[in-house]
Amino acid sequence: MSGIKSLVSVLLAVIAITLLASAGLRSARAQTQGCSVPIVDTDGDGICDELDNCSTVSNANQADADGDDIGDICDVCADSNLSETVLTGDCDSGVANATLDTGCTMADEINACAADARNHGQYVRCVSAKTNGWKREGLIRGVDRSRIVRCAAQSDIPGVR
Ligand SMILES: [Ca+2]
Ligand SMILES: [Ca+2]
Ligand SMILES: [Ca+2]
Repeated sequence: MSGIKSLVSVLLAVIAITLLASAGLRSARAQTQGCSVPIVDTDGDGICDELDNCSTVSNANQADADGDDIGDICDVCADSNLSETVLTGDCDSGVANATLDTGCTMADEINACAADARNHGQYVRCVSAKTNGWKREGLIRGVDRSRIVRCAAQSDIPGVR
């Protein structure tokens, strides 16, 4: 009788292990969905490089407060200005506000110019230099650069005279 009991408990244990193993396989499969094979996970946080919003720093939670697809831990501007277009003060340049590799948007960079400038001329020079860089990198066209700089020249930013 005790032989049958132990046989039953062995069988139950085998069934439990099988169920756990298949659940484990399912979750492993779910995590690698969308990853190409062989799976590369540079920072070892369980999220393959191509799906990782910060592939060089371990961030298993993938936190991304501003939703720009660059994880907080990698994001120089974790709380970006995500306006549709680049605004300088109340002047809308009409140029699409792109997110740069740093995780900062063009609007963030323009706002940084305003925050750092001691006077209006310095502000406009900063905007001019930034937009020149973006044009060189092929992020904006010459006409876009002119629109942003013209907007900056006309704008009346509080504290920047
Ligand atoms: Ca990773
Ligand atoms: Ca990561
Ligand atoms: Ca982000």
